[in-house]
Amino acid sequence: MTTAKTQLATQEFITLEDRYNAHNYHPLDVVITRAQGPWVWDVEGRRYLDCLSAYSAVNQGHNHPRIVRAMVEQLGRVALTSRAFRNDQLPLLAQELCELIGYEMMLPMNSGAEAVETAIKAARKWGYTIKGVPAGQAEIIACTGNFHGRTTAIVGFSSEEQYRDGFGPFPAGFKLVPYGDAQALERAITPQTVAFLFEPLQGEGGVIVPPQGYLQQVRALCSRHRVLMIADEIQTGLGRTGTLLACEHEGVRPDVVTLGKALSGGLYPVSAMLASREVLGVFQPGDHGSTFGGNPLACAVAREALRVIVEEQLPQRAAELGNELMARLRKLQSPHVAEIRGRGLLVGIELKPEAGGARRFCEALQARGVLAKETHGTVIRLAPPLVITHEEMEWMLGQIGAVLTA
Ligand code: IF1
Repeated sequence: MTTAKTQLATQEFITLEDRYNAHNYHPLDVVITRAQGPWVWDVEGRRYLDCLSAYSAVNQGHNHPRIVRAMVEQLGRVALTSRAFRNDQLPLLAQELCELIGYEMMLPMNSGAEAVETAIKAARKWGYTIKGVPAGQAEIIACTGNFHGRTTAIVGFSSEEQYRDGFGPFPAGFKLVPYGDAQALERAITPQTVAFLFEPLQGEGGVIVPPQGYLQQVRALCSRHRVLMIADEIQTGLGRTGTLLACEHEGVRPDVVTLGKALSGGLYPVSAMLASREVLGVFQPGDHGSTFGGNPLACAVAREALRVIVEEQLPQRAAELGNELMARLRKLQSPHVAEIRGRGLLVGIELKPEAGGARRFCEALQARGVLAKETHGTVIRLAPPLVITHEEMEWMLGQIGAVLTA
């Protein structure tokens, strides 16, 4: 056991992690020891601009002082009661979240995947008890290129072979349609369809923005066929794409919304599904639950994380900074770039096949103090915290420009 606070060097940490921790990721070799706002520092004292934001969990910036303070104050009171009893934070989060996002009810969970699993269970039970689908026949439609989490039920309807390979058998009742194709969705709907689960933009799919009007067509189809429109806003929500929810870009209100990640500002696993009383009313006591779901510490953190998003106008910042960022990236005369796409501060730089893959560009960016992550091999995802300043973005553009025009 390393007892004293030993200050190992980067490679020593990597060696330990590679020996004792499963290799379910291929991380950049940067060992982070401290973070504040959009910046992180490694064990050698080097500073980096975090352009991944922990996959959009730190929209508010790392360790936002207001959220840290709310967390510390709650730690001085109570952290976990379980839902066998009540606590004085969940009712307040429930009210504030439902009023902010515009739904009648919520159900609190911890990870994004748990919120999606909860939405799947709610949709099925709504189908059987309210829509009248015959028992055991509920169908849920999702999209190719989806990412909704890593549980066996969710990867069961992934179109990414690696996410499924070796983890079957999978639950039945799911089918896939091409993303962005409303006609394909209409053809796939049957009387047993209870829900359509989608991302307003596909993050892991490579920052895919659907055709303008797609969300409105989906809304009309789901209303006409009494199919629950479930928007997974775990990555796109809470300001990331320049609006509070990404569905607002088309003025569409889904029947169900899942949230996570930035719901806690990255300080604690907090997720939730939001829906009408008709949908969430299907849950009876004992139907569903979680040891940590809705715990007072999570709720106190989430309440402050939401206040920061609203009071610091993070959606508006993401819209302004994101438009500027994409305009500047498009002006770069880079021989490697095929396309720049995204919304707000969820941006993908699609590289040409001959560029040799995004990983080496991410490593070159790391050497220049910018941390970004490749997705789907050829896309560099840029998703800095929504609190970055114009000056910080200017500096970031300088590093990206140098790497992309090399
Ligand atoms: C990984 C990226 C992937 C999500 C959406 C639910 C979840 C996620 C739209 C599940 C989680 C994370 C998970 C992480 C990589 C990252 C990710 F898109 F954000 F980059 F994989 F697609 N819905 N996304 O994006 O939330 O259970 O993780 O809290 O698993 O490698 P979770």
